[in-house]
Amino acid sequence: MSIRKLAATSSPQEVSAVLQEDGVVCVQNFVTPETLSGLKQDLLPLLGQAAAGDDAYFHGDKTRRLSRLFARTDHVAAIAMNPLFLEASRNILQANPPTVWCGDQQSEVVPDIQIGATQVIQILPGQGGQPLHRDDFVYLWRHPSPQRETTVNVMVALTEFTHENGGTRVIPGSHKWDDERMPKVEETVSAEMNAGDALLWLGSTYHGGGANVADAPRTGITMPYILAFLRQEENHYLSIPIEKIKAFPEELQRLLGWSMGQTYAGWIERNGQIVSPLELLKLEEFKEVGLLP
Ligand SMILES: O=C(O)CCC(=O)C(=O)O
Ligand SMILES: [Fe+2]
Repeated sequence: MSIRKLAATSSPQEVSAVLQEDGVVCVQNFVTPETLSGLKQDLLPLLGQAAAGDDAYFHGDKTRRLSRLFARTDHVAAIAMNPLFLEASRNILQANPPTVWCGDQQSEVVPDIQIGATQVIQILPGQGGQPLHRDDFVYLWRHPSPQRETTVNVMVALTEFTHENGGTRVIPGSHKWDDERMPKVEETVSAEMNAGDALLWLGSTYHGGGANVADAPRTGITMPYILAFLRQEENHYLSIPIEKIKAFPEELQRLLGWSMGQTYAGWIERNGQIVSPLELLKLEEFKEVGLLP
């Protein structure tokens, strides 16, 4: 089974439909040339100074990883707000909303979504393949899940992705497997992409960074959308300066976790009231986490 490719002119529904069927899809020309060059300009010099990981098993000791991307480049917002990623993620993560009773009222609750983490990953020549995994292992999710997916992830290629240079390896269809079946490298296909293309996959799809047997680095940005009632993998509250957060559009503030969902997760108390943290961002005097004005 190969990875299906869709054009950037496709609809979010087409993207989510392929994701539901295959667990993975490639969107060509996902970012504009301007965004691609802005991301490279802002991030490649930082990567050049970064140390490789010290965990040879999962993160790779010939792999450089930098996070806090919203603090480091304004261009990353174009990935988060890309409708083919944002709306397709909503289609999947908000499918089959549950109903709950509160007293004599039964209501349907559509779960909010948020950005789980941001990371630019540069696989250097000589790095072996990353162990195949499901990204929803962070939440100890069970499969097949009778309820829902937790995660839709994206990998935006900043360089070409090939079989030889460590293009992400995926097992299409593995989102339907149970938790007993072991993923094998022979079952994977490599994402082959041009710079600016993106690979999208579900939290339940087995995948991993490929081995780089080429002579140049392979670089891409990953940023999962997850259910907002789960804990974010990266702690954005401690990673992005408040002044930056305040300058973002409200939708992006919410997607970074500065919100209180319909199930109340994430509230703060202010003057005896339970309020959304969005209220704090509107206050001129709010400048620091931990010091509620
Ligand atoms: O680098 C890649 O292609 C995939 C990375 C990945 O799956 C991870 O770090 O969870
Ligand atoms: Fe992963």
